[in-house]
Amino acid sequence: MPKAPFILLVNPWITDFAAHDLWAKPMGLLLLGSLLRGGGCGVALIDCLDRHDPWTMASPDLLPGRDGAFGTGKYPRAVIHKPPAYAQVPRRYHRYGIHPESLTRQALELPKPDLVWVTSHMTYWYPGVFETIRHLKRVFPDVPLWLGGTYAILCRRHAETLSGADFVASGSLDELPCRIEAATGYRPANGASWSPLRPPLAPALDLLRHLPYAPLLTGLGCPYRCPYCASSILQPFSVKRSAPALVEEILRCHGEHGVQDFAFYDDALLVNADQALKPALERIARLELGLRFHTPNALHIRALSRQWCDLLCAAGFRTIRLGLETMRRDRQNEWGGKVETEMFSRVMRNLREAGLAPEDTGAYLMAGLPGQTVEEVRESIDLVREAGARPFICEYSPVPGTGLWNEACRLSPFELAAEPLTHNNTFLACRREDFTLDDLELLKAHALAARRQPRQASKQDADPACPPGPSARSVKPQDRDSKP
Ligand code: B12
Repeated sequence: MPKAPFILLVNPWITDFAAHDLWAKPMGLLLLGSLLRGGGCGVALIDCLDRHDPWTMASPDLLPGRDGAFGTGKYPRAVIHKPPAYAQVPRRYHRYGIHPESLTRQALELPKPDLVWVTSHMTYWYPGVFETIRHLKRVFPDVPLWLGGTYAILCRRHAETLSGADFVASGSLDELPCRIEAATGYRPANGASWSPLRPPLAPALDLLRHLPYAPLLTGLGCPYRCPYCASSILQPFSVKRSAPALVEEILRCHGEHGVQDFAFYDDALLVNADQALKPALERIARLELGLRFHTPNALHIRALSRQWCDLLCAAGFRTIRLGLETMRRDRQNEWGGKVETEMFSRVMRNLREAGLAPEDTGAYLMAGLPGQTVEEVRESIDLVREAGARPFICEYSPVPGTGLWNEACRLSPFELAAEPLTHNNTFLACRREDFTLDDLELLKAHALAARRQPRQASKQDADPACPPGPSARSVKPQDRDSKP
């Protein structure tokens, strides 16, 4: 039997105008870490986005990071040259994450790996991925390096041509055990567990050096086919984990690592949630551990009955983001008919009656999609505020393979297919005369002003049924859009 390989997992740097650690951990790598270990492989992880890396914190040539509320925070960063595609963008461009020297040191402290696996997230963050790959290739020139994750799947050809990776993994999970065997001679013992149809294992969170919060995934996939979203391309099958597995993971994170803040990554957290999430949260609520849950990814409004709102409150949900998209009925239908304005008003009432403070409730509103007008986004911001929630602008990022992609390519003045940097949500790929970058900035400012506008005090606000948790309610990651 050949020796089990040692595989180094690497979460790459981010390159962007702005980036904030809004509960962002490399879930894909952490799940792979679990599978590899289960199959007998040795595994280590280097997180280029570690905000508490001691070597980086001691480096004067980086702008320092900062801790925010509920485990979130700012990454350390360095100003770098803007790629030519962004020449006209009047903002500084940064590399976010650890010092390059720290990456070298961490890599050299480990045994030489048999394979290096780099993940990727947003398609427009590829320069950070390429820099990570170049760096790792300098440290381990003769070790095969594989690239996977969101960018690798959505822009496979771009990655194969330009990334410098030896292999771009864009296929199904169950192909990987065979590929590992072909590359190393060793076949992971748990081949069947790599099926995309099996619920994911618990992520190997112990591979991270610091755990100010934990990411949670109750399942993968989404039954909806929203024309702007790539979920069904990235995870074609829907699978859910079991209630005992979820409770065990939450209690282990809390017990072993002292984690109090948990962020859900599911595309469809409340869809078919009666089997697992519901009993898991009921158990957590009974234990009264003072845990806090956050949903930076939007919740489906349709599913939020009064009972669900009561349960979210009892379990300790503190950041609630609702996927409203728009207040315009015709557009709601066009984007999949998941939500109606009346549903939103009802849900706001349910949340308030359950005792969840309106300042904890944000509503995501899409902006900059093909065909959308400035007026409809502005109206939606006002209506959200009137309903008592906090409006957040979610700028459209065109994603290859999605329903709106061809139209976005047709309308955009840029080469969206050739240059993934144009997918950047702050770049406004589908800008036009009647929806300019300035219009977007004004809408974001309008949403920010609406969030800061003092609310009218009401009986529920003065006497919340849901008592405040141990941390202050005043400093909030909710105050920022994902990209301020
Ligand atoms: C959770 C999530 C977030 C989280 C953070 C996640 C993170 N870690 O950074 C939050 C809520 C903060 C977020 C924010 C945003 N997000 Co988001 N997010 C997601 C979501 C729903 C899930 C990602 C995830 O963790 N999946 C689960 C893991 C297990 O999957 P995975 O990483 O792909 O890994 C698997 C495989 O790829 C493989 N794999 C991974 N790496 C490797 C490496 C190797 C070598 C191999 C072999 C295999 C492999 O193994 C895993 C096995 O299951 C995706 C949609 C989706 N369904 O993927 C959108 C998605 C990635 N987000 C998207 C967008 C647009 C955004 C925002 C810009 C939204 C906005 N307008 O504000 C912001 C920007 C974030 C920022 N910081 O600037 C887009 C990406 C668009 C793009 N152009 O790339 C997506 C695809 C949604 C969509 N619209 O279709 N997001």
